[in-house]
Amino acid sequence: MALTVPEGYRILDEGGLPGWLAAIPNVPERLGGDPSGWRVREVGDGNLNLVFLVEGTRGTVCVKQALPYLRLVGEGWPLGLQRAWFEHRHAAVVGPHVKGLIPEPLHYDERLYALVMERLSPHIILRRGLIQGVRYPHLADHMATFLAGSLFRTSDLALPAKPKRLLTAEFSGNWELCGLTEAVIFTEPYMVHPNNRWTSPQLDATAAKVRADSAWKLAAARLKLKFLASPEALIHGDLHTGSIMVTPEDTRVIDPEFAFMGPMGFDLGALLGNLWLNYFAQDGHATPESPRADYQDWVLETAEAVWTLFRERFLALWRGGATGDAYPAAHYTDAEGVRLMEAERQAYMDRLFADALGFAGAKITRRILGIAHNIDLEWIEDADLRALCETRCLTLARRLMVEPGAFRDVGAVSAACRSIRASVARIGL
Ligand code: ADP
Ligand code: SR1
Ligand code: MG
Repeated sequence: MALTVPEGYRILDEGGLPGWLAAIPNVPERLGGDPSGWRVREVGDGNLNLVFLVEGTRGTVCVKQALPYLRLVGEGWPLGLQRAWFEHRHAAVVGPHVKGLIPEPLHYDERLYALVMERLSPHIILRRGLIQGVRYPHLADHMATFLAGSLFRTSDLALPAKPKRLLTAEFSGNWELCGLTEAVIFTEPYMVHPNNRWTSPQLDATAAKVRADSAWKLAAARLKLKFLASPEALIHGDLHTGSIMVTPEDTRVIDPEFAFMGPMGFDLGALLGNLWLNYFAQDGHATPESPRADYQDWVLETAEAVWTLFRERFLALWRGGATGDAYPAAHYTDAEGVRLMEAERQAYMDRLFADALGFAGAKITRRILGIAHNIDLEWIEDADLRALCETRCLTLARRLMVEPGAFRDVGAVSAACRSIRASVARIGL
């Protein structure tokens, strides 16, 4: 089937890239030297797009281009190009609120659906660092700042109704990527679907059990409704550990192509869920030379710190800068109003925590039973050991989704992780 693309669009390649980059304001100066000498490498390891790194004599840039199909599957799964525009717009809207935590945007090409941005180096993808057992002492601090800044500042707590509604209207245009999430995260893993796969035959019975588990499916559907119908803030929309690049000192969030006005808990849950999944996967990467028990504690402590610091920072922003149309400040000036408003804020955060847990569970489940898996688990060669780690992940995921209210705080999730790891010794739910 021939793919139809807009006039002027062409797929960039390593040979053609220098000629195109040479005409973009400021980029040739940033790279330095003659374009014929620029070194270009395609390094995309994601599921959707092309990513090139370009090196000149003075500096480097990164170029990301949307392909008219899903890279993971190929041309048989056509996909609109607009996602590049939403990635560009997310950086523009959120950038001022999360200074230093995203790559510097340099250029957007409307015809080629391509972004030019700062090339991050020597950063690596967080997921890869976690698999190697590397500690990132500032990760929780940086990610709490990113989450609090991006979510609070684009919510009704900070924005007046008109700009908030205009953002909601604009990002509703990203319906195609939202639809992908709705299908591959909230729907397909809970039914027989040709996109699904899992560690087989070890988890065949488990996958069937999930498909027959009405309470689990209902929880997934409830979360799907929240995803569909909660334009709370401009969310990244795909904030797993493959969308964060790190050094031990620096943290940058990349790849916001799934951005839309959605439930804040979806971003929080993506990060927390991927950390908890990594906790269980560590048992598949431990060796006598590289034992992982201490590291597993660090992963859990990091997840705890992400939530705790996020909660503190979001509340601080709210107390100091409630410039949005929600909760008119004039209504809460006397002592009783101030007290009630603070109780309201705490209740809001508790509700957000429960949302985050539910979404974390959904994010874990899809990585084990759905179409797109994680290298944390995929790189465990011994299929029995992998299936055991996956069973533990699914045990936690079900609890997070079906009874999020049973976790009084984030420490209770760490305790559940440790208890599941200690008690689940057989493959299968
Ligand atoms: P996709 O949307 O297809 O998943 P990503 O945005 O996740 O693509 O990028 C794919 C890979 O390209 C990342 O895993 C990372 O290795 C590399 N990459 C992306 N952005 C940058 C950047 N700004 N600097 C350096 N490498 C990057
Ligand atoms: C076909 S699903 C591809 C997945 O890759 C992206 O990173 C998103 O997580 C999406 O669900
Ligand atoms: Mg992506």
